[in-house]
Amino acid sequence: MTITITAFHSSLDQGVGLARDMIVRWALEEVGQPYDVRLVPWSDFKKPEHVKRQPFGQIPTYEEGDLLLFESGAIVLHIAERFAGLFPADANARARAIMWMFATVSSVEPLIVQLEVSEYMESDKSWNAERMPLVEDRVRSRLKQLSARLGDADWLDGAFSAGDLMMVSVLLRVKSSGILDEYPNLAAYVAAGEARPAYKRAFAAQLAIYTGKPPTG
Ligand code: GTB
Repeated sequence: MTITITAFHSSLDQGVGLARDMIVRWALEEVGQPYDVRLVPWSDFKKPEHVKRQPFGQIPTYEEGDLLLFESGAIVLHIAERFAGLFPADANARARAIMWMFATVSSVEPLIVQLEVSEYMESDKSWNAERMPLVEDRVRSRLKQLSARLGDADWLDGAFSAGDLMMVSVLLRVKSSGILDEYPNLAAYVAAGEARPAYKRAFAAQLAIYTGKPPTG
C-alpha cells in the first residue's frame, strides 16, 4: 500500500532536517518502507483541502490507504506499531519506548519550542535580552536531567527505538544554540542518531527537494 506524506514545497531552512516531515521520513527509512511525498506550497497550508488533512494547517501528514494521520509523534507511533524495526518485541520494553515518545513531546519539546519562539519570533522585543537567559536555563535544567538519565548508555532504554528517534529529532533543534554541547553525552547521543543510515537517507531525501539534486548513497 502506498504511503504518502506531506512536506514543505519550499522551506526557509532549505531542508537542513528540522521540518517535521524529517521525523516521519526517518521512521519510514528505519522500517524500510518506501513513501511518496506531496509538497504543499505555503499558500495552501490554511486552505480547506489541506486543513481537512491537518486541522492546524501544518505538515507533516501521513496517508496509508484509508488512514489519514497528522502529528509527527502519532505518525511515528503508528509506523512503529505497523512495521517491524522501531519497537522492541518485549511488551514492557515497548511500553517504555512509548513512554520516551511521550516524554519527548510533553516534557522536553515544550521547553525547546519556547527557546525557538524567543530566538525566531521575539528577538526584536525590548524584553527579549532579559527573557532569553531564563528560557535557556529552563532548557538546560531539563537537558541536565535527561543527560543524567542517559549516562553512558547508547540509547535511552536498551536498543534504539521510536523513543530515541523522537528524542534525537527534538534535541537536534537545540544543536545550533550551543546548549546541546554543554552535555557531551547528549551531543554524542544525537550524533549517533544522525549517523544511522536511515537518518542519512531521510536527510538526503528531504534536502534533495530544495537543492533539486537527487539523493546520493
Ligand atoms: N506538533 C506538530 C507535529 O509534530 O506534527 C507540529 C507540526 C509543525 O510545527 N509543522 C510546521 C508547520 O507546518 C513545520 S515544522 N508550520 C507551518 C504553519 O504552522 O503554518 C517547523 C518548521 C517550520 C518552518 C521551517 N522552515 O521554514 O524552515 C522549519 C521547521
